[in-house]
Amino acid sequence: MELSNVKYEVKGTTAYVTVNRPKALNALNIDVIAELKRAFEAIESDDAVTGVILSGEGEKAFVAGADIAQMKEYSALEARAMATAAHSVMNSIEECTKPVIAAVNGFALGGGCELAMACDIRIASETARMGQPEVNLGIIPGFGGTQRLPRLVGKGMAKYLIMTAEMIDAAEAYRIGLVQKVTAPGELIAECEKVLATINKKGPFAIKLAKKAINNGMQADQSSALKNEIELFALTFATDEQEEGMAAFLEKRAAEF
Ligand code: DAK
Repeated sequence: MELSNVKYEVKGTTAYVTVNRPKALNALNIDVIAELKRAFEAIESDDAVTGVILSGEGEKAFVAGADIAQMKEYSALEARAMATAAHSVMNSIEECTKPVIAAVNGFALGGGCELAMACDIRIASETARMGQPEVNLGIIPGFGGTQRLPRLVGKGMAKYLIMTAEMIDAAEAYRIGLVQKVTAPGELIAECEKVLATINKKGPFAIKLAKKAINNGMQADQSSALKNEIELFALTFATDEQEEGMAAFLEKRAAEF
């Protein structure tokens, strides 16, 4: 696949998607957005890929936000078109049928923090800095931050971070639940691979349905969400995975999915 602002590599069963504009701290412009969309379409249609690690090129930044130089001149209609394209990418990441881990290797600000939040799990390097500094620029988060941040860290903390534009370090991001693990910078990708390897040992259909149940449920009232869980739970009993998983337990051996 020919991409110039995003690196796309498949090694083994993992797709590595890396935003590749290190001179601009991997800021998201329209080309990056379009290429991320193509990368996730490729992931979706490649049965050999069982998981994704999304990161930023270089040692300094995951993604330092939307490209301020590009968006400075936007009209309201252009801003709307950009936001629509970016939301479509965030949704394809969130709804990807394979697990997606954000390897937060440095600054993840504004659109960068929003990109990380669209992933299933965030693992941060000790050098990571995260935040939603949009109000410093006279705008509000526009790539999903006003919705995904409160769902991850609660309404009060989300309002605090968005209204103060405070940039937090990896330890604080971990404390508030914005990231799930923190590692030394040199161990970041290996740690993401380790988590993916753990997930890959489970029943792939069960992982897919668990993700779907959580995603569907977070958008619904609790009663509808619980009904949805019943249906997806029941569906797992129509699979070989459920038979194998339970047989393996009873036969005191490791399951082979
Ligand atoms: N956009 C464009 N260029 C950027 C950039 C960005 N977001 N962030 C950094 N760069 C560029 C710098 O301009 C600089 O370029 P040169 O001067 O070398 O050409 C280079 O990257 C290195 O940056 P610094 O020299 O500033 O590096 P420092 O270590 O001193 O500082 C920093 C690192 C991350 C603290 C600083 O670069 C910084 O504050 N960056 C901006 C962070 C930020 O405010 N990001 C934007 C958040 S707002 C929209 C929807 C959503 C959004 C926008 C529109 N629509 C609906 C249209 C989202 C908005 C955001 O993401």
